[in-house]
Amino acid sequence: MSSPRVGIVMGSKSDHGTLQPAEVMLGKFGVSFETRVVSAHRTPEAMVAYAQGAEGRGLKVIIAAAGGAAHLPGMIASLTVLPVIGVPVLTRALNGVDSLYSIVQMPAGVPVATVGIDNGANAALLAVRILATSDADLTGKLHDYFAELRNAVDKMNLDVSR
Ligand code: RP5
Repeated sequence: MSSPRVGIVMGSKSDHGTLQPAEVMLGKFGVSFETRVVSAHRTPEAMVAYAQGAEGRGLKVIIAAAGGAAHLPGMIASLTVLPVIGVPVLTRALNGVDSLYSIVQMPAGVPVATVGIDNGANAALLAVRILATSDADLTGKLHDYFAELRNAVDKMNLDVSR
């Protein structure tokens, strides 16, 4: 098993459904990853240790999902120079808008690349694009993926055109 290039973290096990599409997408591209529950509020020391150790362990990108008072992506971005992709989790009380606003409104100097509410797949694709800047094999796979998207739309046109 190769060492993970992408770290997937979430504030609670209840966020895992949001990140399963990210795991599937990374698997499709053959990108190694690890998945952990690391809560900014319930296990802050573990969050600090994870973020501060990530670069040294060879991780290149971190995908962090959280819901509600979603501080995990921003706190991790404040503790590591690795790119952090935040995934706002859909919440019952406020439909994930709370998560989105919490993750996207980072102060200048500490960016988090934020994808749409519950869009784990896009988080993985953005991670793949970041890795592909220094990986020709992944770049080729992204071109193949574009062809897949085009073919899917071509099929939609066959289905709707009359
Ligand atoms: C956040 O609180 C987590 O990211 C999760 O989305 C939310 C609820 O957590 P649980 O009460 O389901 O453990 O920290």
